[in-house]
Amino acid sequence: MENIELHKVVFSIKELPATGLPEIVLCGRSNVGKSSFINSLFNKKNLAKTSSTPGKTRSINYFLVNNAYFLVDLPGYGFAKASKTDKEKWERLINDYFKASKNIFLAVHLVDSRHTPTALDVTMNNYLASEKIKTLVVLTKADKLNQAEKSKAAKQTTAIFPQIEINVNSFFYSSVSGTGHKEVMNFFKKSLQQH
Ligand SMILES: Nc1nc2c(ncn2[C@@H]2O[C@H](COP(=O)(O)OP(=O)(O)OP(=O)(O)O)[C@@H](O)[C@H]2O)c(=O)[nH]1
Ligand SMILES: [Mg+2]
Repeated sequence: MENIELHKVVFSIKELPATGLPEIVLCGRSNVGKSSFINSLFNKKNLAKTSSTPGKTRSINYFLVNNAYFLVDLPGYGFAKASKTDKEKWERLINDYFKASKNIFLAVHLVDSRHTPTALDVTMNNYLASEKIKTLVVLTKADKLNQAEKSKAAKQTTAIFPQIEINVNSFFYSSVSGTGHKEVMNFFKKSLQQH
């Protein structure tokens, strides 16, 4: 049985915990389903706060899993309605996080399966690749797509992120139906072992 608990909420780089434990970081556009992903993966209703309004998560949230690793929920990027100051603050926090964290063994990049990846998605993915961070691409909200739409999404995403292979290092996921849960959990376990 997986055990998960909120360990720390961080609003400024000075508060980043010196954990010593390996970290899985979740990144993606605001409203893509990062917080829902955590809750559904670990069968918790309200562990990570979710909202239909983008920009819900504004802090870096550290969740401790099985006392073995951290799952780090980042604030989402590309929230159109955020003020310039807020955007800059978030951007700085995320940049500082990546610079400061020496223990990332996996990045989960969440992309909305219903839309073509945005320019910021591409920037994020390129950044992870340039930093040589092992990356799992999760195509969220898969319950909203039928089979034909899924194939189209798979083609589109692999064209934009050439390093991904569906069902190898990229999975469709739904926090509603359970699609992809088992695959993602197995990927986490394997990555932790290989770390
Ligand atoms: N149908 C469906 N809706 C989802 C799924 N995952 C998330 N949502 C909905 O999408 C909205 C945003 O979800 P969040 O988990 O709060 O998104 P987030 O990426 O954490 O957003 P920020 O904290 O703003 O960066 C909520 O209304 C969720 O209910 C999914 O798999 N299927
Ligand atoms: Mg969130």
